[in-house]
Amino acid sequence: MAAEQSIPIYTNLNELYQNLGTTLNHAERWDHLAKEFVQRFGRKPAYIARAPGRVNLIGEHIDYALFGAFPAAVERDILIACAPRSATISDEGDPSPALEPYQTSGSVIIENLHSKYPRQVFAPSRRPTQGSGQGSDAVHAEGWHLEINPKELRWESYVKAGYYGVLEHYFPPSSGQHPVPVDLLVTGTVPAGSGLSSSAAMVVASTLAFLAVNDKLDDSHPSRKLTKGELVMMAMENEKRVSTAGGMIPSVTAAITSLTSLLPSLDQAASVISNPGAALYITFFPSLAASPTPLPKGAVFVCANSLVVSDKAVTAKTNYNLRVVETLVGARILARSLGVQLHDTDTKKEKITYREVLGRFAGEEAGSELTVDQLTKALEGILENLNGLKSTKASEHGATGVTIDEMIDLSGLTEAEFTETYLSWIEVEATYFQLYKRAKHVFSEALRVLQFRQTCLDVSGEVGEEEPVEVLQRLGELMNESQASCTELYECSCLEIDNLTKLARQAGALGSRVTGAGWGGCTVSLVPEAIVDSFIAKVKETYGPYKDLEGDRLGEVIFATTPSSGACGRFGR
Ligand code: NG1
Ligand code: MG
Repeated sequence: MAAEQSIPIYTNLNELYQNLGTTLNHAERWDHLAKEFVQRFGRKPAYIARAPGRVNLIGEHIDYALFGAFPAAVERDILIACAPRSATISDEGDPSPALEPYQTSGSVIIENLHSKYPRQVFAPSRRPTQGSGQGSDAVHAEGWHLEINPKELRWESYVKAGYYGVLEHYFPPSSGQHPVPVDLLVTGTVPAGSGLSSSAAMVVASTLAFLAVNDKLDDSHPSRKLTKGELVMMAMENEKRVSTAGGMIPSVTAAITSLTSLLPSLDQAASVISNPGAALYITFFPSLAASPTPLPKGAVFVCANSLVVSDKAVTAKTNYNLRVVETLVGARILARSLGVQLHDTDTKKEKITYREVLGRFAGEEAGSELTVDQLTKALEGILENLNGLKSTKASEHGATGVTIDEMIDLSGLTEAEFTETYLSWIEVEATYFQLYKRAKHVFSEALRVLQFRQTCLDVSGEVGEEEPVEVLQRLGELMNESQASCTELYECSCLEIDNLTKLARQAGALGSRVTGAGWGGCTVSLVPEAIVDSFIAKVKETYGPYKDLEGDRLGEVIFATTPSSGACGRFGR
């Protein structure tokens, strides 16, 4: 299992660069970072951690329905160089005010090669935490405290988030151990806010850096080995502390935790587990699993940013969060109409997902992997029942939308139960809820992911041969179908994304679609290797917002990527 392998740690640089196996000039970047570290902090870095961004190739908005997605790590990554700072390590006593917090236990000085991210200094403090022991307000344990304000996006928050988990897991008050003071230097090529999950890359890299610098990471010591799966879980937990959508991610996660505590781990898993040349088929049900799946040779994925910013914190009510509610409520109603058993006869609080409805409907064995054939067969019985998600008063207000009252009726819950289960933890705003369209998207997209993966698997045995163009065409078609579904059924695209994907096809892409949450952000296009440069040149000419961009500025918004390796690091000498 890929998740059980340990995080690669390199001491041999050639081996490291070979394993990264990408076209970016990594050697130069790693070297430059190490030299800058010496310049700024007066000693060599002890360790450099690397974590890549990721792009979702297909499988949009189905992770919270617990269907699998198909992301790949990109070459663009975050590097963090670090070294312990020698200082008196003590959080007792009273450190000289002039030195504080530099010498406080676990204090952090962090700089970024990019001048727009200013130097930061912070130190964790021991704070009493509220316990649930005897008496609900009893303070029974001490925890760590680092100031992170999820409403305010600050670059160092991601670093703090990574640190938090390391403190909690490795330095519980009972251990009597103290984290070392540390200097960090960050550099990154994952454009922020462009749908490539720079956030997950930052959190994964900083988690690794804090582990390494505190001597908690060593491949040759069984107790200090860290598996990829363990890092995913830690990074995931860490990233929740810095939710960019003002609490959206924890809410989504909380909604699903009754079923699995593993969402949304897509980003972190892709950043950690990926292999060069392969995408990662990530499934969340019945538990997190990730299988690297080789992609056909000659397939290059080009990411292009629409330059439309969708601020999740502002729009979640009518976009992301609303889709989560439409999807979960739809699943409950579908379960009822299919006669699928809910497990909440007493509480009425189960948020069953479409994936579970399908599994229970098909009488699936626990833990079985879904194949194209199984899903196709199960869908025969399901799709014909989707009409139950449509309005019973269709003529009054469009064919598919249902009002909140209709939705409550169809769910079989009382208004209070419904509100408690579906609306109390998340803010949404809508007059008509499009349960039917969303369900059609979810099931068809789930099938496309499996077909995409199967197409890749079917050709992956034939080494050395050029991939027949039909294979790439088939993958492209699935991506185009996904885009159509995102536009028409899930309504998570926007005019600019629709336009950019159309221009991409005209410029020679075999397939093009929105990637990530949508309503703006990035597209991903499948482009045959031979025409990548002319493809980029044509899109630059035709997509209005790119007209005046040249050089690095253009390279930030449209660039080719081949699937890269996941997180790793190297100890300095
Ligand atoms: P992006 O926009 O890439 O962060 C979001 C969710 C994913 C998934 C996609 C839609 C977060 C952190 N990620 O991705 O889990 O639901 O939208 O497929 O919210
Ligand atoms: Mg993110």
